[in-house]
Amino acid sequence: MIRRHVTRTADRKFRPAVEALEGREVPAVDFTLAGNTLNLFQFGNINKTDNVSITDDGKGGIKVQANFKDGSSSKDFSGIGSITNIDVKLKGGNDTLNYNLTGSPTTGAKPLTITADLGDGNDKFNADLGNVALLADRTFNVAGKNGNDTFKVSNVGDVGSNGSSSSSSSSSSTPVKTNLTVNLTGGKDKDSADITLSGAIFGTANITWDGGSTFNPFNLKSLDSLKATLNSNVNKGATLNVTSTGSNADVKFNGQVNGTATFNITGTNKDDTLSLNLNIAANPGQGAGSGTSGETAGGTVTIAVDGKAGNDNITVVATNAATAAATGAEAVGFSGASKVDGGAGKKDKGTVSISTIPGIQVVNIEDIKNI
Ligand SMILES: [Ca+2]
Ligand SMILES: [Ca+2]
Repeated sequence: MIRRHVTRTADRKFRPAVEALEGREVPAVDFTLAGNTLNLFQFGNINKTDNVSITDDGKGGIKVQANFKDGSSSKDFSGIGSITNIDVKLKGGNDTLNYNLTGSPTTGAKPLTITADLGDGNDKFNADLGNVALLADRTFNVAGKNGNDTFKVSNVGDVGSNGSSSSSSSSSSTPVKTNLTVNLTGGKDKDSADITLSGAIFGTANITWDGGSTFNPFNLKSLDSLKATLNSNVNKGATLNVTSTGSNADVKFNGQVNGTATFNITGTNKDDTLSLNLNIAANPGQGAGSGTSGETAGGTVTIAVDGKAGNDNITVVATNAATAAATGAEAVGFSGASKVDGGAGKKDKGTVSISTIPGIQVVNIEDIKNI
């Protein structure tokens, strides 16, 4: 009796020779182009390792290195036109997806959205934004699915610019309000993310991590973790949103807040360890009357930490150097919606040092120090 496996590929026009490839144990990546979307996908249904590296020059020039089906190891899509979407599907196997931004063109900057499903297996996603100014939107929607996945987003330079084209000093130019969206989903098993921002934000930076909800059954501790190190100035009119859902979060912010910054750290219904450390720098003022004495309206910070059920260890430490209207300075205020909530667990503990934040709610934490 002959049994056939048919691999359905929804919108692909070829029929992959799955059995022949399996016999050689050679995984391969193939691509299709549809409009401005480049689809990169594992050819066939093989749980082997794929390594895909995307290089982006910032103006639509996309090059991809991969183990391509046709035997080549790199393809240059720069001449095809402006690719603004890349959809990556790598299926099973321990895959690596790299992204490198190499350019910051002052004219002709193009947006890019990468949507990646890394599939099962212990996958890695590494985005290196090259410490260049991001002058058009970048969006990363990456899902790790099953397996122990590792995410890293590093060398994020300025998100936008102050609008000056040549020199850094500018009196009345219009900022380039770029949007950076990082949306990482770990899925099942032990996942971790490490995100570093080191530039100024002129537009919007939305950082979202969902570690999933896999626990060590012996101690009910989650296996997922986020580490975010944000050495950024949030400029006037700009927005930084950091949202973490998962059991281990270590979020550090160090910089000025002239716009809006929101830190939304949510645990799980098990035992979580959540840490938020804010060091808000003195704020010299960036408004219309930049540096004008008596201009006191600065940025706004919102803290929302929720341990949910379970016995959580919560640390929230905030220092705010932008408090007094010294000459030309702008004070940074904390939203009245700010709240630290230990949740329903009976043995929560934590350190909450928020003396410079009037009115913040701290509830459901049984053993608080330094409040
Ligand atoms: Ca995979
Ligand atoms: Ca996973």
